[in-house]
Amino acid sequence: MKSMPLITLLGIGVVAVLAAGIITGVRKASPTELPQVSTNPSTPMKEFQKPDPAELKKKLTPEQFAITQQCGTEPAFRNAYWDNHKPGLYVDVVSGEPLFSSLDKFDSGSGWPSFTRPVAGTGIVEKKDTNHGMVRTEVRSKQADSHLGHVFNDGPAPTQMRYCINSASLRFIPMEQLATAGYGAHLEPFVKAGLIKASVSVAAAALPAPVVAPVPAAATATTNRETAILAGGCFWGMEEILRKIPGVIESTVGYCGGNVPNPTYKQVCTGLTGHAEAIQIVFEPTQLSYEQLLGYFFRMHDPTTKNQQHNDIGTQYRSAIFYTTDAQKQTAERVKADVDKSGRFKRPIVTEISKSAPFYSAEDYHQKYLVKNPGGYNCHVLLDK
Ligand code: MHO
Repeated sequence: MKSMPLITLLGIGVVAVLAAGIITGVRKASPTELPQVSTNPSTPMKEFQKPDPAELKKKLTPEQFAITQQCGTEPAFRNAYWDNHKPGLYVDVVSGEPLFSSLDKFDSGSGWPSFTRPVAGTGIVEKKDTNHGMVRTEVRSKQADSHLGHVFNDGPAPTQMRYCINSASLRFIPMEQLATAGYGAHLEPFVKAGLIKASVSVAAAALPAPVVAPVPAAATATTNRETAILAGGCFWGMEEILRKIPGVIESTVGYCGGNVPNPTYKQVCTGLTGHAEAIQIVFEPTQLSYEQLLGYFFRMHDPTTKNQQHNDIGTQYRSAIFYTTDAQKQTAERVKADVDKSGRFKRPIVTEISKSAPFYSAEDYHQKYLVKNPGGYNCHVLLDK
């Protein structure tokens, strides 16, 4: 298990500090640096004893009981986490044992939370399931023996697996609460992914809360994942096209490039905040290059109308590429120039190319809006090449 050295390190660190009686100041660390200590890295399920069914019935909701104890299935799209985009850890609702990470979550379109793999170190159990006239692979948690869902081999990279899980069998621990909730040992991958800044001193073990801060723009390129932020008018229709492109792992609609922190939709609608309605796209660069993604981008909106996309007028509807790396900047400039030269559009391309600014997720009802509201307002189509 990856986290073991961290725990060991912590133990040594804490002992050293206590022995010396020194309280040091909080040390600033870069986002990619590992936390040297977390507040409470103990894994709470070690001594887990499964309560008897009568006790479980009292502790769980009827739905949680039916799903985890009687192999039930909750309805697609009507469950807590199918569209949860927040970073954090999913643990067993009965035992609290860690099961899945948001870092492995992807939009499967199935209406259930879907992951490419269980979180490192978990002992998920797979069983053949021949119920309902199908042969499937059931997945169960190890400690609590909860029914979680099924695993299929039609998932995306890097594993090609799709763990299709019932939200009711899970409890979500947001990244910022991992340490205080006793899951400090699971912070490391989030730090490595650049999603939190670790700023922890050895003395922080005595503090009630971890010193971590979310990184507002997920402008990170990790080994298998790259992030792009694109704007091309109303984000409902843009997301509906973008999320289906092969190689796109996750999409989130939000606001980018303005000057008001944490804006609301209502504020952005005034056109006065400077934000563009944008989509943050996490993609698998070996399957879909940034250049290819931009190729799609220039086929799904009109990049020649300044501060306007069809009926929608205002700076919030401008065409913009918010690059997250220098390589993206160069690619964006080249692709924009190529499209301009190609004569595909009769007017010049006015797409803004700017350095990525904080990306603020839009309100939940805007996420996958056209999935939630089929036939809703849409002014985007993907044109042929
Ligand atoms: N014309 C549409 C735009 C929606 S988009 C999320 C509307 O006002 O509903 O800005």
